[in-house]
Amino acid sequence: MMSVNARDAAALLERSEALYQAGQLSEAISCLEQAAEIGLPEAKLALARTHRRSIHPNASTERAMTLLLTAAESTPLLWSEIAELHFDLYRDLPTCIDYLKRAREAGSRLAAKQLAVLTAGQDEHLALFLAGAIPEPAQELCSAPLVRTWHQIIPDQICRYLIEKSASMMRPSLVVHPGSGQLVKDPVRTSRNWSVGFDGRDVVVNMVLSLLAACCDRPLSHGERLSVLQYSPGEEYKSHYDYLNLDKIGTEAAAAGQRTDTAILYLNDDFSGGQTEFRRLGLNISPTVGSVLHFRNIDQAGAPDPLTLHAGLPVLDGTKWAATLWIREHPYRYPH
Ligand SMILES: O=C(O)CCC(=O)C(=O)O
Repeated sequence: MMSVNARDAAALLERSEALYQAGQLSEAISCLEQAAEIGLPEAKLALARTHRRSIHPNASTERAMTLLLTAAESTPLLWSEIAELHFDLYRDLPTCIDYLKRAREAGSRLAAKQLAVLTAGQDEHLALFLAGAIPEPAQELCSAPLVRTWHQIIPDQICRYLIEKSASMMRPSLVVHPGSGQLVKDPVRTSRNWSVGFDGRDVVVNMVLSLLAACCDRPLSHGERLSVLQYSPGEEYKSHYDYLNLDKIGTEAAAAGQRTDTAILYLNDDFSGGQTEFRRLGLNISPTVGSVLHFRNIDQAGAPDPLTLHAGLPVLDGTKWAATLWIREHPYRYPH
């Protein structure tokens, strides 16, 4: 039988959900705080997520971690989420692997899949990736704007993992309309993509994000969501700029400032066509699995650089998979 405290906590959790739906955020969070204080694991989890996703007015990832650790005592599947957050906070892979093992023991298939790729054999390629090292030098294709590539720095099994994880999540791609600032479907971009929010994050995704941000020489906290891209034959992303019209995208979205950098990770190369083309720079990059392309979208003075006009050319045969990270000028919180 439920104790009086547990009943109170369950009622508070239910009330918090209703308040959240009604848009009364601070009241909803206050109910969650009380339910978590009583000790309800579900309330601790929900509260941890408000911290992690910056919904909580005093959002703190450390607080999220404390809440998750205590909730995991009764919900061992949470070790998977703890591992993901632990990597984000501390970049400490051995502890993440221990946490993933606990999640696997509790029956988490996601944890088992991550462990399979992170502990598969010990080739040099994987060892470098696990160490978070970016092999230098990059191949500089242009100095202004800066365009450079790294050849095969993400191991094949990590690329395959990302493709498999994303396959059922793909949706038709949208673009930010330069006039209205709204996300719209547009013939300029005919691919499919998955924008990976917190629900899709895991240790492997976080490791990839961390490496891509390092390729841009920028902090990951300034990164938008990872976007996994899929192009079938005939699909393309016609010539465009990655920088934004900040006057049009709304105050919250503009708070992080300009998209200064783009990193593209090529996840496969068993297709034809699909090169990334910079028409004004005379550059045409053929994807190779595990390679990363980085370019800076702003010039030395910090202004959008029209020379960065680029396209993902139509795929002729097979399916192209890639993943893009756009990095902003300031820390990016919306909508993560
Ligand atoms: O798929 C490509 O090669 C280009 C993708 C791209 O232009 C972008 O994500 O901004």
